[in-house]
Amino acid sequence: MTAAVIELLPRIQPQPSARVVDIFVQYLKAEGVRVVFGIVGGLLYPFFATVEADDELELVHTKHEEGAAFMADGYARTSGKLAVCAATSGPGATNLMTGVACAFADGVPMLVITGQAASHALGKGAAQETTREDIDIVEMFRPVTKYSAMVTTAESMTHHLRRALRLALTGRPGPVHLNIPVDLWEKSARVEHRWADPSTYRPETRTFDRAAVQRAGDLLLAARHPVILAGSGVAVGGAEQQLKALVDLLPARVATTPKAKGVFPEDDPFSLGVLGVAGHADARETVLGENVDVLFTVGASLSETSTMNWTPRLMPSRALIQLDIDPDRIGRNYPVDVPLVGDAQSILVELVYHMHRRIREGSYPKSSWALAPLPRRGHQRHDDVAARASEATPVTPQRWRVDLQEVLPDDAVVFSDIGGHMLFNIHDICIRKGQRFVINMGFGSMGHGVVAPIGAALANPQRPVFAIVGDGCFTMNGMELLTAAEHDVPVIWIVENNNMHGITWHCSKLLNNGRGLPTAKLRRKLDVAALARSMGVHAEVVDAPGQIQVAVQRALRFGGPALIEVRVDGNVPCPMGERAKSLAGFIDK
Ligand SMILES: Cc1ncc(C[n+]2csc(CCOP(=O)(O)OP(=O)(O)O)c2C)c(N)n1
Ligand SMILES: [Mg+2]
Repeated sequence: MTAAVIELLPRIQPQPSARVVDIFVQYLKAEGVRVVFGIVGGLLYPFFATVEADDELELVHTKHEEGAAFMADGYARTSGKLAVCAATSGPGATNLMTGVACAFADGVPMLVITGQAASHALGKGAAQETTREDIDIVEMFRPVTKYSAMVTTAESMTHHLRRALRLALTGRPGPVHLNIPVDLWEKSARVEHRWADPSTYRPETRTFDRAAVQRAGDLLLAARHPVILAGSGVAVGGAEQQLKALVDLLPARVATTPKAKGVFPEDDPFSLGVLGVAGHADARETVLGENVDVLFTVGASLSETSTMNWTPRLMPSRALIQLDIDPDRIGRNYPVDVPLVGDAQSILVELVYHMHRRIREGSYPKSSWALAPLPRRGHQRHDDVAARASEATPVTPQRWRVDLQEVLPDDAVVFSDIGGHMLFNIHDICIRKGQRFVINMGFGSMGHGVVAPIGAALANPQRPVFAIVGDGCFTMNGMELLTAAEHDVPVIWIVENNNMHGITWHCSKLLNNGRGLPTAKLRRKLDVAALARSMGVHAEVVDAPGQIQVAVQRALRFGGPALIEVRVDGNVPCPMGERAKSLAGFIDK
């Protein structure tokens, strides 16, 4: 950051009488935090009371701490800003864990605050004490955070906090955890700790290897069939426009990973759709085909779900260029010719700049894609054409998604949860320019898609937020609809009700000669709409083709939390070919 910009940043000056908790909150506000998600409990009471009393902060009191972590995740994932979740010691803290692991797996910046017994009582067996001597909460959080520490003195609080914030927001973002004995909050803070300007404790430097970028640019210019595999790092780096500029310059063809669905608009002429689980034939045939000479992966970790179980056919004939902010992702699963370490936006800017310079010097892109037939676009690229046009009642999972497309707003944020509905979401919905698709693919926790949208809607009040989830996911975390109703958060849930864990049912049939696992079917039919109404959420049921459009329009007009239960034909198998094969492979081993 230049000196001139630093001059313009206001230095935050706390009051002389500040307590540790006041300073702490001041740091959060300087980082742009406006909402804290959590459940109040005794051993974190001073923090919650201070947040609640602060006019600039909103305390969203969830129904389960996992919901607090999921909401914080949804908030950060869709805004790029730090999100905060907090829970008391013991069970409050352990309840956060799955949500924090989701954020860690997908690189989402989050500050996790947990309570602790008073410092003078540590080791004596206080109620809900979770120290090194007993149930060690700091150690439990270590593998799912970038930093996990107990603050042991009031003096060291800001040191730990600055370190945590620096790590959460630098490099590959991620969650950080501070565990704080309850007596520290009320102590008075020493003057030298009272500075809270983010520019003074964490770098915004964006570095990359210029020579490597130039090599990558030259290889892309010389490629006859350049293909880009775009991962979720494109969205994290805010590099969607730069990606489009590169594609148009070459031109290149672009597939996305399932998690990054839509980071390159799926209705763009150069889009191949999704490569990997529930993906599209154009992406498979092109990316894994013989022709590709240069493959450029951007913010894609090349995991099982995006590589058809790490098929060797992914390797291009000439060069693999891999861009990732995390050096540990580079060359993990495929040998890389040009590694590019850094954030997607700054590297793509430099790459396009370099290529323009080469073009000015007389070079020109050798891509021959413009002469080849275009990939099938948007609605034509699907494998399941008959089910998409089906007039049957109950409606097929594909048909209601076709109907939904007609009314899905241009700026919609669409969350998916984990299950068969996720596979249909990936395969059968076309995410257009301006829309956004979000899924916790890294950890794959059910319930995230039900709850994280509440955080996303709080972070993006101007955008319509949809959650397309299964009945199984809904039963796991659906009580958070109460939280949405209390805060009037206008998420629109579309719950696909097949009265089963559909993915388990259909997958077990494939693995077991056509016999499904009986447990996967619910013993009692679930009335999702009635449950939603009982929580103060507007709800409707649809079960036939052509019905969902009106229901969605009504929910959009209504403007508060709303739910549409779609009762579907559960006999339609989800597009799970690759996943089933990989499960079968793992079981054989
Ligand atoms: C917390 C958690 N538990 C278990 C699983 C394994 N799992 C993945 S999908 C699924 C069932 C999902 O059911 P539902 O939401 O009804 O979706 P459907 O497959 O019917 O569309 C299960 C049990 C998981 N991913 N996360
Ligand atoms: Mg289901």
